[in-house]
Amino acid sequence: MIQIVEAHFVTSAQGVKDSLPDGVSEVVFLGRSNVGKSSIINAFANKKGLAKSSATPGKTRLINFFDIKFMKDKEPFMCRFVDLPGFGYAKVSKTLKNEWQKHLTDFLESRHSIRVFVQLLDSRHPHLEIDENVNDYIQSLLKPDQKLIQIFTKADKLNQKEKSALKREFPGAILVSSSQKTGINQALETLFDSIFPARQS
Ligand SMILES: Nc1nc2c(ncn2[C@@H]2O[C@H](COP(=O)(O)OP(=O)(O)OP(=O)(O)O)[C@@H](O)[C@H]2O)c(=O)[nH]1
Ligand SMILES: [Mg+2]
Repeated sequence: MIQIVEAHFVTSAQGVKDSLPDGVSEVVFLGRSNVGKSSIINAFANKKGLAKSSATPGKTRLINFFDIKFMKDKEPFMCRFVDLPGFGYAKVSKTLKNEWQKHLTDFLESRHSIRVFVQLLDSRHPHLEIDENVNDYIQSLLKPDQKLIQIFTKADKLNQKEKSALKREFPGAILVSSSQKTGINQALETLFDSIFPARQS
């Protein structure tokens, strides 16, 4: 079994320049504002309030780094989770929005430590143009040693029929509810195998 046994906030940054030096493998969580990025980090770590979440979109405004310790078969594995501000948050001035997006894209493009991009999609709205654009964008910058994983959030908002339809449309889709804690273990296993590919069982 895979578990996160330790999770600590390290620091926040505005962009590449004031980020921690490149080092351990990093997992970045990206997606639209309010999709559940901070919540899934808390669910993975089983630590409420580790990453600040809020019902008001635009909660996460900085790049937040967390040191994460996994345990698998009594062996420790270290990595870093990175909680990002959301894409497409409308309620800020245009200048601030452009500046944010620039900081974000600079970070995503030049951060060497990123091993896994976790793109979160709202399971109720799997076809939004902005998500498709973000997906194309990440695909275009993926290096051979990087992976992209998609996870559908807020699965508790779907009924059984809607869940089946989503799974039919996206075979192998990972559906997660951070609030109900469903799908979290499966998602964590997939994530672990992507961060540490040599360790795949
Ligand atoms: N029902 C339900 N609500 C969720 C789930 N995950 C997150 N939420 C709620 O969605 C809202 C946004 O969650 P956050 O984790 O703050 O979203 P975020 O993507 O980090 O948002 P920004 O930081 O603004 O980009 C909060 O009210 C959460 O409680 C889930 O699995 N199910
Ligand atoms: Mg957030």
